Amino acid sequence: MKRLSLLIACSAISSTLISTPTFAQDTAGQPVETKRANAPNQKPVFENQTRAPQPASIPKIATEVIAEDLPHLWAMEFLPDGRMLVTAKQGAMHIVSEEGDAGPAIAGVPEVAFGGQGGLLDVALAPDYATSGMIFFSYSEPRDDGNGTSVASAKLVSDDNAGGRLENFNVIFRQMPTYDGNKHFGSRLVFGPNNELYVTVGERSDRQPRVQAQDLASGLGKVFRIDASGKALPDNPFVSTEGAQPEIWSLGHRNMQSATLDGQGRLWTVEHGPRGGDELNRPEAGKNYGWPEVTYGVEYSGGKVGDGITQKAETEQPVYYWDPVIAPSGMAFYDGDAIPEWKGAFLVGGLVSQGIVVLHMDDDKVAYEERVPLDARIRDVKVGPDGAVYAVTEQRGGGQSTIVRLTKS
Ligand SMILES: [Ca+2]
Repeated sequence: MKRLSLLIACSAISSTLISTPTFAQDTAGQPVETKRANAPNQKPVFENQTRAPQPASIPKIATEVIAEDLPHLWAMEFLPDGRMLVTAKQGAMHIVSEEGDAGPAIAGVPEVAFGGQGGLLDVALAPDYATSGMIFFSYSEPRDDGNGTSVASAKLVSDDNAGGRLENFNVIFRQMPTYDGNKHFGSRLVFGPNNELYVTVGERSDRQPRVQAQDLASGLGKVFRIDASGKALPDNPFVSTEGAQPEIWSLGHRNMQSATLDGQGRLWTVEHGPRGGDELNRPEAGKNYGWPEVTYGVEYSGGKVGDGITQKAETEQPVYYWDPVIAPSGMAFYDGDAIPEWKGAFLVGGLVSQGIVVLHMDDDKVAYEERVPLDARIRDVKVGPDGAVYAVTEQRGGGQSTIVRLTKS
């Protein structure tokens, strides 16, 4: 790939090659997070549920900006030919070449409710994309009485000029009810090993709608599991429950903007929690992840959330939580060979933590937490066909994005 030599205007990443500091050996075993907790009296249920130690061996990582001056991106996905399909939050898709050049806007992208946290959100390739050309994407859909997260499918037909168009556009799923707001739309789209499509959303944030995360008749604050036409899978947990939305897979979630499969094809998510309550979960069929009744962290105001309960028998404990928060964005499972220290780890983009959080797993628990500071808000993370890690940056308020490649130096 072309190495860009220009300094990046308007970007927090100010040089093309940055070696992130290697932590001294004496920090191994200590948590990377040293800031004061927002809820210092809340205690984890098990060891390493928060502030896990840093690993003894931390790879030295080099970063390289491979694309810049891009519109404000939300998600990226590698196409089989090595190019990148990206979504721009304002409501556009582009194909970015391996050299980092963005093609013209792809025609046929629907109007989105752009504003606040709303816009064009995630994109995923169909499992049979190589033959079908089908893509799936999520967005904040403008509706008569407000807006809501919707999932659409379309065939991506690219042209010779690196642009293209969407054909056979079809809205396959709508999160209901509609709500008139601009926060907590989620979302991520992840295909499971049997072509099932997981859709993560949010609970629309405000106090009135957010309690619906506990309501099976509502689609707010849920993980959904659907087929490519948007229908509930017949073995979903609530298909026989009176009044429940049959597409629901799990409940009690806040705002999930991070999701990926692990090496065994299981879904993992990271959700934006309240202040001091971001959490990693492995959502299982029919389980309740607590929000807003059981959670770590406090309200933005500093007051307790609900009754301030962090554990309850009927709700699942997070696998891991962060206080203070990282503000998770995209997430990937690292199964490449280029950075062997990260094999089997989750890589989670951080908006507030301005880098990548590396979670080293052991028996479905976090054994070590490592951070790769990138000095920019990270909006998405993907592993490339070369085994390198690709991070999408953003600037708050609609600035430009870059794509940064991380390799072992
Ligand atoms: Ca929870």
